[in-house]
Amino acid sequence: MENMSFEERLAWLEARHKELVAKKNSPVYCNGVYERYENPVLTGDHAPLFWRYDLDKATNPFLEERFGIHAAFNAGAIKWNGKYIVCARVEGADRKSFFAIAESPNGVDNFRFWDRPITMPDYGEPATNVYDMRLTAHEDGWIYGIFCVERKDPDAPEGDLSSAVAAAGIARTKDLVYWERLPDLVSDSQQRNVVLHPEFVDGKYALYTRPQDGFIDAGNGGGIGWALVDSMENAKVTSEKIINFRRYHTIKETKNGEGPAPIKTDRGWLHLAHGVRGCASGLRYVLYMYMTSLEDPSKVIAEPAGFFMVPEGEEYVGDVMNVLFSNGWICDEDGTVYIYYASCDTRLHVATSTVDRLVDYCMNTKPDLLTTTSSVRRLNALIDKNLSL
Ligand code: M1P
Repeated sequence: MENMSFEERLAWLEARHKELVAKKNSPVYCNGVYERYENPVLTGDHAPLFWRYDLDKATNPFLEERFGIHAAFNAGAIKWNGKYIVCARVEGADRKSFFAIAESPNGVDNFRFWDRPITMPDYGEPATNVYDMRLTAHEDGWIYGIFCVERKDPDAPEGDLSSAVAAAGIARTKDLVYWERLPDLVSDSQQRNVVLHPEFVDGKYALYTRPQDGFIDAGNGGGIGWALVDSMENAKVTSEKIINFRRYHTIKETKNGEGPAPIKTDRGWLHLAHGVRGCASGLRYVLYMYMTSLEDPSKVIAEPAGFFMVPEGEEYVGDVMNVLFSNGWICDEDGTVYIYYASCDTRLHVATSTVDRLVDYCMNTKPDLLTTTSSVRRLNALIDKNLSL
């Protein structure tokens, strides 16, 4: 390989990239609730060669990679002009992440990045990093993207190079190409995992929030919050209530956060979220679901015990081990739901389900009763029922 000419190496790279992007994806496992798929749908290697290489032989005779694209994960998602669109967090070798759109004709494979990443305008002091965009097609006619904006903590003592401040950046678009940046969300606490509800509530914009004491720790932030704001052009959290709580000895003991914007169903709003707990190997991020009422989307009406999805097999391994995270899903007209989830801050996968199956899962899987005795009692009741059939 090292003896290849520039032209031979370019042809080899192109063939490899084409094969990766065109790879078919098939379901490999179904637990009744969802299907998992064989291959990730997006990785750093999906990035076009013309992002990564200077393709001019005169300036790059060895055809060396000049702009390393390391990973593609945590993607917002939307169906747009008949295409399945994900807005991925793409991370370069320089650790900076940015947003880039990839589209697929069928939602499960053949995701191709658009030619250019999103050029997101800055607001105020330029962010050091941006990530995890949630896309919401709001009934006001705009598509909003809310994402984490990270800046170095200006109050960090000298020598502290890691303290940072997280805020919610807000932008809107009509075409996913040109983005109008709006002021960052004003809030008394740091915020990450902020998501816009797709409908007005009491004539206001409704936000799922995640107040946190520090950049990493939720601290006194009790869980997923809910705040109504008058305008997205100057969004300010004036009052915030926690609607989905962290709890001792659950999958969301340490922190939790809303995933994508919820899906409206006849039975209520379907929510996907992540829960985090500490363990000897660090933080463990899993996905869970809950539902809220149609009349009051801030009122939880169902929440199955435990996790909905956890890392499996190779999904355990990556830059940040033991992490599943989702900030995008697409609900098709026929009720099929494409759940885009990332593993270990490294790559993006898809799982498929239906609205009916997800509602059934939420409504008919019992909630966490918070003690081992009640879990065993419940298990015995199920065994009794099955053995008497
Ligand atoms: O590394 C795991 C995740 O950590 C953060 O999520 P949270 O704010 O809930 O802790 C985010 O940085 C997310 O991007 C990342 O996947």
